Amino acid sequence: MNKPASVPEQVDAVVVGAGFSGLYMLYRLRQLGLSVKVLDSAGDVGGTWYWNRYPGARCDVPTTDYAYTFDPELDQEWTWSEKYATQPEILDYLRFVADRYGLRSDIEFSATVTSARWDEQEKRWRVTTGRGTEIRCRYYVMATGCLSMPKSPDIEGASRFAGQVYFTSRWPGEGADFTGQRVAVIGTGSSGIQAIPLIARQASQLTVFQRTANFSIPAHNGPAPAGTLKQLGEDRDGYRHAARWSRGGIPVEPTDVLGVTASEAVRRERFEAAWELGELFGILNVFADQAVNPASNDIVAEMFREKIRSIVTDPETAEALCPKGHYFGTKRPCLDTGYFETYNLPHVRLVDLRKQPIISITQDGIETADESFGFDAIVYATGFDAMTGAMVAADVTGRDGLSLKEKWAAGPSTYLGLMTAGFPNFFMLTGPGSPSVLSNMTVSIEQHVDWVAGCLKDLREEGFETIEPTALAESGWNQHVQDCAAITLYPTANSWYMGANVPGKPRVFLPYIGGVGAYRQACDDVVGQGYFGFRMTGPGGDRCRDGVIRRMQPDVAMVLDLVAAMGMPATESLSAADARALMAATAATRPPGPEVGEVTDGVIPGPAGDLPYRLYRPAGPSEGPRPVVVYFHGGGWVLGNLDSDDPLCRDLCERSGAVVVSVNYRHAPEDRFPAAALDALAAVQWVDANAVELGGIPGQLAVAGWSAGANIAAVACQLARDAGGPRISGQLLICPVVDSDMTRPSYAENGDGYILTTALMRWFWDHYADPADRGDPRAVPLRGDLPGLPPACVVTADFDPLRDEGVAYARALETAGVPVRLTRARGHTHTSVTMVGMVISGAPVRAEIEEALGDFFPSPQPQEFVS
Ligand code: NA7
Repeated sequence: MNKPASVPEQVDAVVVGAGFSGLYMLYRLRQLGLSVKVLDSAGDVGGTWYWNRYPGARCDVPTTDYAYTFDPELDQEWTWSEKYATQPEILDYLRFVADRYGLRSDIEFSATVTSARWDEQEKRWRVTTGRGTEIRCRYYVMATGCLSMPKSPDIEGASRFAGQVYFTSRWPGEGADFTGQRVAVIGTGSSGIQAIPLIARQASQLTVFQRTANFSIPAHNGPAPAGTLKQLGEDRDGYRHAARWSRGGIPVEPTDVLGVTASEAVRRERFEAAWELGELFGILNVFADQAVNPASNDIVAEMFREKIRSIVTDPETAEALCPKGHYFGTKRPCLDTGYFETYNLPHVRLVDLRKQPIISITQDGIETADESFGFDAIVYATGFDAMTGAMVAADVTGRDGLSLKEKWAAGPSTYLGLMTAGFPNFFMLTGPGSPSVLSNMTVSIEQHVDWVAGCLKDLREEGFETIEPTALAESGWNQHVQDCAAITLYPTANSWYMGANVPGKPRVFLPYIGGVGAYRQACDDVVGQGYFGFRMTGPGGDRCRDGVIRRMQPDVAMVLDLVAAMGMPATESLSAADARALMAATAATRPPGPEVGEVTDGVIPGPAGDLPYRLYRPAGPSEGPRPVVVYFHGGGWVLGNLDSDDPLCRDLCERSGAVVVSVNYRHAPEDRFPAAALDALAAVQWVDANAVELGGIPGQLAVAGWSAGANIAAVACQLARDAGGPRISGQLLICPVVDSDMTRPSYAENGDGYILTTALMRWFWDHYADPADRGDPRAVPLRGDLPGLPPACVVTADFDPLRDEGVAYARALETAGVPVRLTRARGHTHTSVTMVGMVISGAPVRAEIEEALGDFFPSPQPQEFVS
């Protein structure tokens, strides 16, 4: 007789995982009055702290910070016994929390989710477990953790070994006794580095197989830090609030000391202090620029290596333990207790797999390229399929049969790391694209859980049944996540942040590196703007405000914040003299720009007197002549001089290999229209006539300029064409002024708040040209005749009031038959592309400019072979 089909259980929400995030999610969903089922394949609560029971397993964030804060009573009730609590203590804490709030009654243990499918008809998820049961739910939440799916030991012969095998990530509950054994540990990440000193205490022989040497600092564990306890005692709420809005989820004041400019004494003092403190967020904050500037990072890395050499007595082992080949911080640094000292013990040996790779695991041990080792036990500390592994493995299928695995084949795609398009009502806690592993996890977990709970409450109150992100919002967020990573050194490493530890996994930077506070603000903004970028549906209709929540490059946004914090007066409220003084003072604090071969100053005879110029000759093996670029600085025809665009000229010179001649022209209001334009023409003519003396190749002459400088460069091209010469090979126009019409949409969108404002543009025009002259092509080249002009590269910036006129000029040139390259500086302002050394995200735009300049000039003819 057939068994009657069991009726699927129905709940409002299924949560997968009973670790930190799953427990708190359950608590919050219950508060909303929702029915919840939590499923976990483990035998108890704890998540990562249930499984990772290897000797030495501890938190690498001080546990006073690594705890729930949602309930002030709970926060006060629990006292950590150490600065970095052990795994058993953290597991006890989570058990205590589960009991305190009676959470276990809604948790099913030893229940593995085998699939979850969206039922479009029912508008519900069908979740199946390994026991064959099905649960239907409106909301499906994966609280599966970022480091929960162990990476398979991708080593030949792993199944052959006849001795004992351990995985740090799946340590037996009863523990392991290595007394008198010959033990191998493979892997020197956080888990290996924590376990090795303790395994060494028991084993008769310990051999560590290291593929990549890691940066590790002594944890200096002990009682909970007195400073933190004091702050918590005095103002617990204030401390927790500061953590929530900090960069990493711990209230650490980011330093403004730059590694590259600090004195040797300051460098050492800061490094030693961080080493003594023994905290990851301390050692990651030695210098403000260590995550972005290779030179600064090298300073920290070298001080690390000095430490290792001073601890480890055998020089060859010390050298093998010195991390090389990746920047400090780009792979997660470790905290240890006696790790490097362990290698001074006579029965401990390091095998450097870079020198002798593992050929295979054998029945008796491990065979490398050079040696055969016999072992009684092998411990794999080989890490995880981080951030996406557990989610993809759970076989999630959204609308139209699309699986998460298929959707993420080229890398994860999420909106805010919380949801993904095509998977309605499916939430991820600390998913890829959120700060997660780069932050204090508990702060990020609480923020995500609170966001999801708030969202479900809002859906209910507004009568919506489903929510999911739009494709546009999601791709915009993915772009922002990658933009934030791209300005750092992180993507250069073969790290699990990049998915590089798992063979075949796409290489994508997985977490959001923009900071916990900035991220929280983005999530809040999304809600504040009516769930911007989400589509909500319900019986009463749909709602969707589509768009991209963060379009600006992260370092550009930082510069704008800095400028706002300086509280400078609006330029247009000043006299020309005061505005010039202010600009000069600001310019004095910038990074100097790259070194070039030679810089010389001179003068050009202009139509009304000498015009100063500065010539930049590139460094390089060839002393021979180069193409020449005549450059005109920006500043609205009023401000600027040879110093103002000096870093940009150096950058152009160094990148393009051309001689750059930066010319100072007459300024308004002293010399109004058309003085600047006439000076520009005169300068181009003179440089052309004197190309050989200037080290240039005759006939290879381009003009370039930024802003008003681009205006007079464009005008000079028109005037030179009309005057029958000189022949100009190309015009590079960076954010040019080409028209005086301020009604284009880019003025409305960007006319306020991005340094160059509508009011400032008016001030510039008023200083430069009478209204009657503002239609003259020598002031507004867009209104001139365009056929026959030199090839152009026009750069426009998204947040520039002049954006649309730049685009209009490029289109008009194209229509007139002029070859044009339109380069969009995505996420930039009028000024940011030129901020060499300050705005790192401008570098790819300047690389495109370099390419354009290269196209202006014919490539050198190949030398004829002379026998
Ligand atoms: P990690 O940090 O990924 O470390 C894994 C280690 O295992 C690392 O040294 C790897 O070398 C090494 N490994 C991985 N596969 C192999 C193979 N096939 N052969 C040799 N060596 C290998 O994982 P952990 O568990 O230590 O730490 C994870 C996080 O948990 C940690 O950062 C904390 O946030 C908590 P590689 O560097 O890939 O060359």
